[in-house]
Amino acid sequence: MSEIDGHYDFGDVAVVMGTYNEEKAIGTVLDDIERVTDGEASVVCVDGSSDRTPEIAREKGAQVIEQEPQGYGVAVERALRAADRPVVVTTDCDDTYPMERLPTFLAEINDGADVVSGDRLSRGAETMPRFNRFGNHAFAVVASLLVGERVHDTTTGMRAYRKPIIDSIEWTENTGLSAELLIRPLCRGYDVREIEIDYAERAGETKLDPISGGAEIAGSILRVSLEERLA
Ligand SMILES: Nc1nc2c(ncn2[C@@H]2O[C@H](COP(=O)(O)OP(=O)(O)O)[C@@H](O)[C@H]2O)c(=O)[nH]1
Ligand SMILES: [Mg+2]
Repeated sequence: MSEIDGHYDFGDVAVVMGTYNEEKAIGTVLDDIERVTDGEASVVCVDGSSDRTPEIAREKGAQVIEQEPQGYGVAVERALRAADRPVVVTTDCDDTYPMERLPTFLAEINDGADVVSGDRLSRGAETMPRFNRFGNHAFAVVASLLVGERVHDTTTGMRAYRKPIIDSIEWTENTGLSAELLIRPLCRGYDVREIEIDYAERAGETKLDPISGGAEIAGSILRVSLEERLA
């Protein structure tokens, strides 16, 4: 690990994720992280699986924290808190996010960004179910209006954060945690940047119901934006 003049390398990076019955994807995701970061990044999985996901994760050297499945945000917040490095990257464990872009996320942090958000929608995200794509565009438009700054993808699972920002903010959302992790730092004046990323076909089944999950996310965006504006 080395930090010279705020210059982080992959030894300063933890990649964290919630994992819930992702045995079809986890091997590939962890192998990609290992290859791209030369084995330097640490990995934290908060796992609620009943399949072989946690065994595979441990075999591949990840730290695994077991937890009853309680939703996306409960798992990801736990994983963010457990990260032991100054730069934390979130991802889904479904092989949809491009781990080969980790160097770009880190480069933006080294350039001074506090939060780097992987924007899937600007490149089309053709592999995303149509209903989700429409909903995610709508969430981004609504959030942009509420926050007063144009953002393109509020629900992406792939972002890099400076760890002190994660530690200094109180997080309240579950399914809407991804939106909250973008909106609160934006409203507090942090350097939040979006970079365009590709989004691949999911390996295995989605864990999020588009209707109830979408309603929860919409509620989170409204609540969190209003809280931040009134604070
Ligand atoms: N530990 C844990 N992980 C979860 C839970 N719900 C979702 N996840 C994980 O969170 C990530 C996002 O879920 P995903 O199904 O990909 O949502 P989608 O991208 O909206 O389809 C995946 O890695 C899931 O395995 C949960 O209740 N517990
Ligand atoms: Mg996913």
